[in-house]
Amino acid sequence: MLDATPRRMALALSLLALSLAAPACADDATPVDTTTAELAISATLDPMPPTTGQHTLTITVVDEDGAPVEGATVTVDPQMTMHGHGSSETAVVAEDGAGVYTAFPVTFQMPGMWKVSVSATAGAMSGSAAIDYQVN
Ligand SMILES: [Cu+2]
Repeated sequence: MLDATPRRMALALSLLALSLAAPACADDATPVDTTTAELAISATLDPMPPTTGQHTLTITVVDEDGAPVEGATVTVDPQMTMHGHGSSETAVVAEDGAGVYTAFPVTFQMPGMWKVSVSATAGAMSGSAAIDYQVN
């Protein structure tokens, strides 16, 4: 029985090696995509320069390769951050196709600095932009 000790140690070592190797094997068997694909957002406001009232924001969403992204969920949130309030109206976003989305009405109910936050989500991809406008 004296020679059992080295065997047990060898067994313990091999079990340790297995447990150390196990996570790597599991990762190999079930790869998890941890890459975060970013969407790039650009937008143009009409009329420009902005005045108090309703505007149309035309938004273009492209993926990291610059390809238009269709079927994205796009939200638009105008905020007057210095005053701590948002818009008096909620912009409705319509998809025009070819990665172009139109938000209306983007309403600035008072003059001053406004920040329009635009976010887009498509599958695992997402992106956001914040655009500052001086409203007169
Ligand atoms: Cu205000």
